Amino acid sequence: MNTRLRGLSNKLFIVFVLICMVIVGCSNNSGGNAPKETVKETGKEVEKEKELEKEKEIPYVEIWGNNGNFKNALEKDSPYSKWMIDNVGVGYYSPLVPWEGGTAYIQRLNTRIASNDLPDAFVPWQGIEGTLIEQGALADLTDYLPKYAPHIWNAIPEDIWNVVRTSDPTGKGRIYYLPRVELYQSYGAFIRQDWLDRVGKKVPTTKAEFEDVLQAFLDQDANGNGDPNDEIPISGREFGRWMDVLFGMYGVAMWEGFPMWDIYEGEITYSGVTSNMRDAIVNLRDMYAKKLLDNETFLNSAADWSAKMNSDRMGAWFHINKNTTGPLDQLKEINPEAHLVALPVPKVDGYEGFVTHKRINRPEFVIANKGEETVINVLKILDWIHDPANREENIYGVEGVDHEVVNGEKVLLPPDFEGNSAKIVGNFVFDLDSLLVQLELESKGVDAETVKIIEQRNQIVKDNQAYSKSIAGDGLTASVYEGYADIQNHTSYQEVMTKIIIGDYPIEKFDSFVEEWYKSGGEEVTKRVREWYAQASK
Ligand SMILES: [Ca+2]
Repeated sequence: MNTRLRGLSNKLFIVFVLICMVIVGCSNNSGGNAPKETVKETGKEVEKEKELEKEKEIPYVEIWGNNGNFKNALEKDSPYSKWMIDNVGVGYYSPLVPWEGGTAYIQRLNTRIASNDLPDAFVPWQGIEGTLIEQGALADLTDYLPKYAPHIWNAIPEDIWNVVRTSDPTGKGRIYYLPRVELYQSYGAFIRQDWLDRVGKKVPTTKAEFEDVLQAFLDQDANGNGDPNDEIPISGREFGRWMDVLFGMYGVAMWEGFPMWDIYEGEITYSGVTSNMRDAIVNLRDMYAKKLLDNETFLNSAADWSAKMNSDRMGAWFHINKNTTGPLDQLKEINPEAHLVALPVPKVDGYEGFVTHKRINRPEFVIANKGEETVINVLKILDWIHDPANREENIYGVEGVDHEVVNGEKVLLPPDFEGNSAKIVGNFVFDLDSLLVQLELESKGVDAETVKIIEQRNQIVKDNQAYSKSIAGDGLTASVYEGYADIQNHTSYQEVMTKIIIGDYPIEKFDSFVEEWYKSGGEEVTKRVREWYAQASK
């Protein structure tokens, strides 16, 4: 890509030199017109100077987000920044901030917030936008969106904007964040079909079948490497994250391991304190004791967890369905037969199981309140990405970085985590139809093995839709937690849930936790959430 741009600027430079030569030539050959030509030449020079001046004045914005597995910062002269300069005249940069499930990221972000030096735009995490809006630290985007981000403005349904407006603490309904909108279910559970084949079982649909399959994974050489003891039936992460299906089967509204607000006994309630949660925990304690649930679950970092999945040791897991190409790509190196399919939410008698769907997945970007120019420059970049006319260019990205051209066709390259940086900005408004178009495009021109992986992933995305349920707490404003950080961070829930499952606490501890939770702010927060819900569901 560097070569392409360099080639382009070289060409421009040559064109410029040629123009100069022609002008110089003219003035030399046409004595009588000399003064006129000099004026012309000066005019050109002034223009060129202006051009150079402009180049020097390219605005840059600092944008923070999830770097994924990339090992490089995004510098001002990085390919992606230059790409945006070419397209919208604004460059951007981003330091290498580790994500680590959001924990490392929020620490670094808080350091910048504490020194009153906010990045121009950033992914807010764990409701941090609530306090920042109150403090006036974030820009009011309401009037800028229709003009400077029309594609984002129009792609997001009005009722979703209305929920976003409820995060204005003054009650005036101003818009302070750009929501990540998923009009389809982007989460789901998956199971290894090749493991099922090896142990002679079918995709389980009930709790009993599910346990039977997990037991077979545990007992047998399900991955077929000759060792019957290296299989982990299902696993999650520290704080009980990313095992939502194991809660969802009991009707618990759970999002990436954080209990959500949904209707229980007729009223919007924190799922972490419901009897559904209690029953889910009892079952998980049982699964843990039988080792059907990885006994390292509450020690697994994001990296540990991925490593188990990618090394052909995990039989089932819960994650983002469109990203299943990641582990499949790694697995094919170890086990060419690796085949992943959607896992239904196992049916438990007496419960309506589901996978939590939030159309407003979370606030995706906020813009610091640094003035109009910052807002407009950030929106220019984000809106370009959401213009349907640029869809294909967005998918293929930058030549030499994201794709190469083979026989005149663009072919996507595998991500180079060591050599490149993350893109940081990308599409954040998704619906199933346009997603499927995007997924189709991704399989154009790639090798047969990759096509197989992409097809598995596409089928999983489609099959996961059946288990989705929208929750009442979709888009809940973070300000309901004002003054109750422990409740917002799920701290006491995480502790009691973990200790009961690993057997350190008896289940009765859950009941005292619920009592304590209500007493230490839960009552007030619940009251606020119910007021919010009355307003948001109008
Ligand atoms: Ca094995």
